[in-house]
Amino acid sequence: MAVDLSLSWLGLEMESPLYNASGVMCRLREELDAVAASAAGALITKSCTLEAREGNPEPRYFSTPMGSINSMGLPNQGYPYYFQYAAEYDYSTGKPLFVSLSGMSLQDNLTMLQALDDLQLPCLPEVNLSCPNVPGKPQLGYDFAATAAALCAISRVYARPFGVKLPPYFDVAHFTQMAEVLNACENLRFVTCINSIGNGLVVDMDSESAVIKPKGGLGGLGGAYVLPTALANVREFSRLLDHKYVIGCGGIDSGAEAFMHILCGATAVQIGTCLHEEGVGAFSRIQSELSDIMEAKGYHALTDFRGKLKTL
Ligand code: RRO
Repeated sequence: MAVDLSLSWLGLEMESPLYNASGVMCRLREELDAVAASAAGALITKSCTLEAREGNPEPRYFSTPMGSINSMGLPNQGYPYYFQYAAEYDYSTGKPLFVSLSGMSLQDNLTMLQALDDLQLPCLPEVNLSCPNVPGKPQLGYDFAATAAALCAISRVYARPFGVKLPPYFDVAHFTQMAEVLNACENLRFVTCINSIGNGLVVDMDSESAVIKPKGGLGGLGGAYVLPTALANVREFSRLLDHKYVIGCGGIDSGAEAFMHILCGATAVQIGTCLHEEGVGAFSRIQSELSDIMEAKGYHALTDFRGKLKTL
């Protein structure tokens, strides 16, 4: 029997659980179109702000054999550009479109969500609570009270289903506290775990220098560096959240890591660093590796193993 990678969630049908992580191949219309034309099962835009932004000075992205460090600083075209894309997007392709929002303030997020609500489009917002790279702006997701207030305010202006992109958490007490905050918000229907591990530092031995320019070299880590942290966050939020979906992101560069994320409870998975390095061919490669793994294990559908991680 052939392996079936399709999934159905929030009324969306996807042929494959793989799509791009916000930030990669999604700043410009042409990049989004390339993801849509690939084997990806969905697509998401770059996090947007009210006004277009150039972002931080370059170099602001660097890859190593173990992953990546970035301090892009939210370069984007401004929300009307992405909303226009969402308005013109052909939803009949069967690939859901997610729009990532990362206002510079709660009021900016509310303004954008109100505008999105007015458009009544079939896309879904993922509100980014975890950008680590805007100098002087802490990640909202590390402030539980501010996150609770933000979710409450969002629900008042946007009564439709939405999701949030969370930073990684590293303490069991923090998983529990954040899950409580998230569970209190009814129309929050999915959480994406994880954004990059904020404020890492990669050092070049030869030049004895940081490798990126902004913030003295500090930036968000992605790729293999973050896989175990991402899996722990997916697993814990899958266990702790009531009737919400968890989308896995972090360290997926083959079918094996996609399988692990789903085994830990991810409904779908996003590809960041690997997509940046390899381009959209990564989707078909990872998809066929995931199919091979499932076939070898005798699994026919994602539901055969989703969330079924064994513990000792
Ligand atoms: O643009 C960025 O610097 C950036 C963002 Br908004 C984010 O959410 N995560 C990240 O690693 N980089």
